[in-house]
Amino acid sequence: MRGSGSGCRGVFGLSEICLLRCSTTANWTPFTEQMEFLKSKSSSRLAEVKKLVDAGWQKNAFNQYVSDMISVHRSLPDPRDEWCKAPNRFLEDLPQTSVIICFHNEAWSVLLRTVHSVLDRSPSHLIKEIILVDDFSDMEHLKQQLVDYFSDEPRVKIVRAKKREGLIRARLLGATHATGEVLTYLDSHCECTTGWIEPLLDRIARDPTTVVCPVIDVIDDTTLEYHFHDSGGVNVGGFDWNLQFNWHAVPDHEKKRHKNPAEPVYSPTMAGGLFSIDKKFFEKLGTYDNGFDIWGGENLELSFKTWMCGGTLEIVPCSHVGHIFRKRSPYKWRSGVNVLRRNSVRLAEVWLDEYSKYYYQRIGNDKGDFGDISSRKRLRDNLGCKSFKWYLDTIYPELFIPGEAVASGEIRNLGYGGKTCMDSPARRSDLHKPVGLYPCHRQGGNQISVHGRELCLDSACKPEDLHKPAGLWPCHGQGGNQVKIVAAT
Ligand SMILES: [Mn+2]
Repeated sequence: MRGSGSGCRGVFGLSEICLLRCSTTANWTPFTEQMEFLKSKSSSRLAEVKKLVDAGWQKNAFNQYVSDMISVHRSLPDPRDEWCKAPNRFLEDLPQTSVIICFHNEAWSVLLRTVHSVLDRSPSHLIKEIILVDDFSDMEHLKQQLVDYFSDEPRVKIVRAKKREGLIRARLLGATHATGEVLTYLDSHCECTTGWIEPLLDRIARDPTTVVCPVIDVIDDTTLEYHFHDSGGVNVGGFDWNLQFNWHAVPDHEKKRHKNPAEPVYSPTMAGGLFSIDKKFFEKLGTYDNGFDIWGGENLELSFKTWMCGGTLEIVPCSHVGHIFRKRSPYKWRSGVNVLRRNSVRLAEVWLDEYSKYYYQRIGNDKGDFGDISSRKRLRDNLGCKSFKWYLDTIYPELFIPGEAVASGEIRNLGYGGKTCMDSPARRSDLHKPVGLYPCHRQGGNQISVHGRELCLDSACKPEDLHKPAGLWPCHGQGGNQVKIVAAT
């Protein structure tokens, strides 16, 4: 099995298609062209393929059929800026890392491509081991078949959870088996590019309290094409008062610190799936809140405490890792528990100080049962961490603080009897539609704030945009041509 690439399917007489189309290079025939090719064959074969394609989408929420046709050792473009390739850019003596990849029912070719991309594109002395944490998968290919496949690669270790643990506990399970000085977490549907690990380890070698994230490139969920931008397009992580992670452009105060856009940039938060951290520093920070369940909030917890407790969080533009972004989650979870809210309330209680009220307002002040947080508060005290106000003022000054708005309320047109107010639709599908005027209803609602989502009044501003309507866009916190629609407080 090893070295045979993804193993073209010979089923349904399609082997000739594999021979023609299974390229081991990045120059891969677009899926639509393949379908055209297939149409020239008999319609019953086409129907069989379509069935397989649909089944792959159903199981994974990405195009598994296409992934299975691409080599697990495929070559990728080198997305790095020239600055990254300068001699002696990174330290010679770098710490070894354990790469921890958690998965639950991941597709065979996608998981293998993740692992091979690490082995194929990292200097071997820097990879202490790759720990595959199986979060209680039931797909057959992830059992003995996976063990057999990696049987002669001693650096690949497989750890199995005894029940479904969720991402947070699975990551911690991986950490308990790790022997490297640095932990590097990856999702199980990633591909590392040339030179991805050295710039991450370099930052930690220089200062072990630095937590680093690669730039996350997009692997197309339909075609598996690899998309990337140069360092000028790098974004940093933020969050909104629903405690949802978001991305924003590198702010001016941060740009001023750099001579070259490829230098590591401070990021207020991390997306959470892909990062490297010194193992001892991770332990000192108390890893993740052990009261967190399954998924969600852990990325903000680690971000806040990294900054507040003496560390630094950076995005490293010289390091690129591709990730398949799915439009839905293919996994089942027990229903009836609002896990994300529980995690977020614990996060707010422990780390947000007086700013927690902005989150609570957004969940109707219904904190629910969030368990015991005393040990997490003690951790914060023992580490002597700084205040959330310090974090906001120093690390994330571009975040809008609802209580600091100069005014809040309805916007009323005083002409013609003063009975019309600015109003907006607020469903996700209404985004980017113009705002308009409706009779004032004095009920707040969409005439004062767009509930549950951080949307801003935004207008185009070029001369040719004159007379075009203003509309709602996700807030970018950069001022410019956006005005915030604030909640009444
Ligand atoms: Mn992912």
